[in-house]
Amino acid sequence: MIDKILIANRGEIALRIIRACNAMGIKTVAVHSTVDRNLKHVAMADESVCIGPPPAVDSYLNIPAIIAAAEVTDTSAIHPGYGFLAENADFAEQVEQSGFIFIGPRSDTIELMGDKVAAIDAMKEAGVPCVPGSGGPIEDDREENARMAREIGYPVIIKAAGGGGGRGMRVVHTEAALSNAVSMTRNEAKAAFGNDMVYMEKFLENPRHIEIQVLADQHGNAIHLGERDCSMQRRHQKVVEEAPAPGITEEQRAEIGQVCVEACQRINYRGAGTFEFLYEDGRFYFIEMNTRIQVEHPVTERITGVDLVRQQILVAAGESLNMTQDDIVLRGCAIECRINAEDPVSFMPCPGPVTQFHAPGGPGIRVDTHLYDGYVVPPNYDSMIGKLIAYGHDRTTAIQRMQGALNETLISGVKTNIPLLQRIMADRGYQAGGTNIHYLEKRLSETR
Ligand code: MV4
Repeated sequence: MIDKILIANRGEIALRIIRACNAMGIKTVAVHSTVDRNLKHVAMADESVCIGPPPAVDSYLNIPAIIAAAEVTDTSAIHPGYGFLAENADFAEQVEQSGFIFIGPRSDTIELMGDKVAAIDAMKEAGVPCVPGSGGPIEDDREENARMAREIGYPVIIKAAGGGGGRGMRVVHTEAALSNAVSMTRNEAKAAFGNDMVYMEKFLENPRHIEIQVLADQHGNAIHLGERDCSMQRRHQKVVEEAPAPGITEEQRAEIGQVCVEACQRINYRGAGTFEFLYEDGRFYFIEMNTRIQVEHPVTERITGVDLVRQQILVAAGESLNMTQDDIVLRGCAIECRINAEDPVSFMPCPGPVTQFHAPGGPGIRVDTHLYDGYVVPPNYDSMIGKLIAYGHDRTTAIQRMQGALNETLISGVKTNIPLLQRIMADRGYQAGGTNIHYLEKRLSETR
């Protein structure tokens, strides 16, 4: 039913998707910008099509060019990967309107989750615990907003319905600052997302970011694959992720997982998805749902043994899930470090030629990267150049193996954040487990 897949992406995720296709006997089409003609995914795919100049808006975000590439290559399905067009409802709709299978949820589901107010409303309806808040959009009514914030309790956070991932939000500590914060967030949201809808939530001061991976087919079957802890972040960019989340009990996992599964069934979800929660004082609070495969999916794959990209393809082809919740058994611990071409101190991107690359190896090490000797990191895209995933029967072993893998990795020509990753792995707070979303930035501000 799916015999050829076009990969509308680049870098390591394009390789990851091609590998899944190869294992399934599915032919592949790579698309690339002019600066990416020598990328590994282009060489590895059965066919390739140049879709435009280096700026992403002209190539990897160029919907007509990508659909034309699918047409000339007689593709059956399109995998969007993550980033770029992965959560663009218009793209998903045009893909399906053009007669191709979109490997992801239906476009109306993507649209629903893109509107954070609508997403929270749907999740609340489906029994998912959410952050106490306005439960809908708020107006510019000073008195009403002040009454609402007082009832919720300060601090509160004003968020843009069209935002997400840390864009378009403002924390408010006092009633005096409230109405200004509402209008500022509204104005920014209008300029940035073309949508001035904003909402209010209780601001949780020291939460962890824990997310639940789900998988659903088109026949009403859904399962969860446990959680990931993604709290180790800087400026909304995840740096280290792990599964399972330290300290989450079997009972907690089963309970929140079942809630997510039921929500998937309620909204008729299809494909792989992630429920993002803030976790504080033993409770989960839903904030957003991601409708794509995520960068950090390998840690879940490692502890469950499930190939998430293969499952995305099977479900998109209309097959029923070939596993039930009872088949999902978490085993051991997996940690992912994102390797970026950036200055380890200033965090400035560091594009340029990679003169030497030696990948690490050994028991429990997985390397997802498109890097090779002579690869040139272009300045046009994200600075992530690879991911190291370390597995151990316990967390201590996973950390030790990650430390070995980081020490063994050699990347010359561009600066990388490996020194930062080494510091995190050696950090006593990280080693203890369960640090919150502010931990990394706090440590960084103390030590430099
Ligand atoms: C919050 C929050 C505290 N309270 N909402 C940031 C990204 C976006 N997905 C939602 N975010 C937050 N929402 C309430 N009610 C704190 C954050 C937040 C955060 C969340 C996850 C990971 C990193 C973060 C860093 C700063 C703030």
